Amino acid sequence: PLTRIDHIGIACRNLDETVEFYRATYGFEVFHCEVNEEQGVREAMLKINDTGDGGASYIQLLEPIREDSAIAKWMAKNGEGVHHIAFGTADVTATTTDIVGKGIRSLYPEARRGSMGSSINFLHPKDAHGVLVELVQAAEGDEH
Ligand code: CMX
Ligand code: CO
Repeated sequence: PLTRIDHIGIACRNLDETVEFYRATYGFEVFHCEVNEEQGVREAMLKINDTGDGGASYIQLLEPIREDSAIAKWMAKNGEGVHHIAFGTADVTATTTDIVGKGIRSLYPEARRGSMGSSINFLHPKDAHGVLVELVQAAEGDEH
C-alpha cells in the first residue's frame, strides 16, 4: 500500500536560488542535496514533516544537469513548476506490480535509485489523469 506523500517534485532553473527562495519565504531548510547522474538532475530535499508510517514528506527541488534529461525537456515546454508527485511505500516492487496489474504503465521494468538511496519507479502520466506519479521506497534504516 501507499502510505504517505513522500515528496512533490518541482523543476527549477537555478537550484541555489530556488533553495534560498524556499528558505526565505517559507522557512524550509535543506535536509539533503545530491546529483543523480542517471536522472540528469541536481536536487535538494527540503523536509516538511514526519509521517505516521515512520517516513517523512519532502519538497524535491530539481535542476537539470543535461539538456536531454526529463526535467530539461519538461521545462523547455512548461517552464518552472510542479513536475511530479511521489507516494511512499514499504515495497516499491510489490506496489508497482500491483498498479501495473490494474493496466497502468510503469516507466521502468525494475526500480531505480532515487534520492537518499531510495528505490523508485514512475507511472506514466497519460495513464494517471495527467499526473506523473513516482513510487518511492526509502532506503533501509532511513525512514526519515
Ligand atoms: N506531468 C504530466 N504530464 C507529463 C509530464 C509530467 N511531468 N511529462 C510529460 N507529460 C506528458 C506530456 O505533456 C505529453 O502529453 P501530450 O502527448 O498530450 O502532449 C506526454 O506526457 C509525453 O511527453 P513528452 O514531452 O513527449 O515526454 P516523454 O514522453 O519523452 O517523457 C516521461 C515523459 C514522463 C516518460 C519522462 O519525463 C520520464 O521518463 N520521466 C521519469 C523520470 C523523471 O521524471 N526524472 C526526473 C525526476 C527524478 C526524481 O524524482 O528523482
Ligand atoms: Co521525485
